Amino acid sequence: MSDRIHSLGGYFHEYQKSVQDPENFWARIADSFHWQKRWDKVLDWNFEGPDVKWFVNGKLNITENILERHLFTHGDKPAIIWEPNDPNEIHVTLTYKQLHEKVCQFANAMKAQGVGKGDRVIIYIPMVPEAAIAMLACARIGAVHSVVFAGFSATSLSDRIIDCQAKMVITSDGNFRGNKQIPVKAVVDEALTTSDTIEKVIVLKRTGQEVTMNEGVDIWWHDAIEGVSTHNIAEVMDSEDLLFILYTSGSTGKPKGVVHTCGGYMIYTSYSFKNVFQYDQGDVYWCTADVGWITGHSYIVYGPLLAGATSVMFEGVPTYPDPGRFWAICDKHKVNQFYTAPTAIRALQAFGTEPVEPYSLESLKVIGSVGEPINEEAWHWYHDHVGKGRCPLVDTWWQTETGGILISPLAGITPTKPAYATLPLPGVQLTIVDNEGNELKGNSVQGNLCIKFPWPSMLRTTYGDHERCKQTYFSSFPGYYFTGDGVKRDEDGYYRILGRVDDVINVSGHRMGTAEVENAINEHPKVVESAVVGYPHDIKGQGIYAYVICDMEGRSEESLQAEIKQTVTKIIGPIARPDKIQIVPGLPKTRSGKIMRRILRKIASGEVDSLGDTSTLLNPDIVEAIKTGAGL
Ligand code: 7RM
Repeated sequence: MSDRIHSLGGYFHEYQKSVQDPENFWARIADSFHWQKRWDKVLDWNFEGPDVKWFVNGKLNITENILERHLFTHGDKPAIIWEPNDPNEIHVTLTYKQLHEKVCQFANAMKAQGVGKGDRVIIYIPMVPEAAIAMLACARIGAVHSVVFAGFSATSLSDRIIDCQAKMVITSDGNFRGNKQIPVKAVVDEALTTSDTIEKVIVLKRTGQEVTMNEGVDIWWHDAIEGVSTHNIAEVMDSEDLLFILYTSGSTGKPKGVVHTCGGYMIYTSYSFKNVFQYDQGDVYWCTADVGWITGHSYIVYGPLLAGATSVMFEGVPTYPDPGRFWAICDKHKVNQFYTAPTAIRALQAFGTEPVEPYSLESLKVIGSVGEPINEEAWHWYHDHVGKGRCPLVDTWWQTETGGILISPLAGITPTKPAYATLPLPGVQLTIVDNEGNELKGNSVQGNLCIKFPWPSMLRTTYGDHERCKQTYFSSFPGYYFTGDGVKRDEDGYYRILGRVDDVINVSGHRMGTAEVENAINEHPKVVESAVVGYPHDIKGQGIYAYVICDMEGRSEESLQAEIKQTVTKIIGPIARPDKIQIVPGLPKTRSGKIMRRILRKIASGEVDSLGDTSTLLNPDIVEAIKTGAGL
């Protein structure tokens, strides 16, 4: 049975059905999957708890739906095509049959190292096929994976290990990225000095660089699978058992462990993948995200593989060995659907059209965008020079918490509109509320983006702290899930995402909490206080601007700025390094002591004519001093 929508009328029809009778709508889709036991009830929910359960008492294993389900029909079809960093290194193709064997074997190896159902496993590994194999092997045995982006620091890694009390780390010796070779295992070693729950570390040999192997703890991947059987019986999982935890930044404190569960996530990632990208059997699909982000989870690994698709995985960066690399790979593997981030598009746009011209790109049928608002200029460049004006561009809006794409055109089926994510997918009931929580009905309205009704791949909790989940997502506007994004519904009913309305900065599609960056800056011994805001950045979308009060004794401004950048890199990782640091004599504060970020944001973006009334500040004079310091 096909759950793919084929026409605009079909979209409206399915959407209507999904709202009028959500349970039947999703049951019909879920029936095309393999369940070891069918569910008793499709949905149980309330947003007060929140407490959401999909396919109640259903039993399944997601990897049977990726592997066994496809073996008979297309076992010899490529599941993963892996393109290495170095274009001269040979690429690797894994068919569904081969992937099945490798996942089963690694699953057995993990079990032999003492990991079982419910245990947490950290995957800290670069973009190699083993990343997907490790994720699926966890899912196979019922272990809960938490992939940590391999660019994160030892401190970030250790924080996550501690938060989820992980038992195992799966990593590599190093990582090839562009012309760099990055240590990975060394970071794990450092992280393990400040955490004590890890019993085993499995290390994949990728770069061949020297690493320390700790007796009794570390084991090479190739040794762990040596002689291990490729037969494995999948663990029986409840629909609501944890599939994975993925840490994401919020507006306060430390990253939260967003929890996704087996049944609903399986149904929704597969359904959304097929419909948004209009994947046809035989197509080659490529998502350039890293598996360390939700996009890599849902649209490199789970969604495409559940749909029996061929998913390309790329180890390198868009500009190595030259800024034509993406297009070279599209031509080389005859990519049909290409999915990337606006930040990559803008970075490549800066090189002009010359690096695109040598490539035909004729295999492309659909191009997609994700991670941040795509500005009209980048939209048109991507549409005209990559999509050659003939490929629908799907601007897909979603979040780590939503698990899958919620707002997007369906390629070639529903209309596109530059800079608009357009319309909700079937099953997604959006609403816009004003700051008082009043629902704004009708078109031509703007406000806070909320969701009224559960969808199968929504987060269930934040790991170890359900109250935080409730506070963050379900309390601002009671009865609704609040996304943290501002949105406009235009005169035609199309949605345009306006960006975050909370203290979250989106740098190159990566979420950073201002508080998180401030905490890192404050670790520097000379820092007294700091305030971080986002500002418009031509390529990254938003850059990080830090205002810092320092004890200047014995230091120059330049040396302090460099040291602070280093501190942040050390504590969080290079993606959080501030683009600009301004040493300031004070910060603008309200009488109750709250930092007025609104003013700092304006100064950071150079809009000093519209600072608004500053007279109510505790220290109005400081604004002038900061403006002068910023050269404005
Ligand atoms: C998939 C992902 C989520 C935040 C989200 C938005 C922003 C994502 C778009 C977008 C405008 C888009 N997950 N965002 N996609 N903004 N248009 N198509 O990125 O958890 O890392 O980030 O990203 O602000 O709330 S995420």
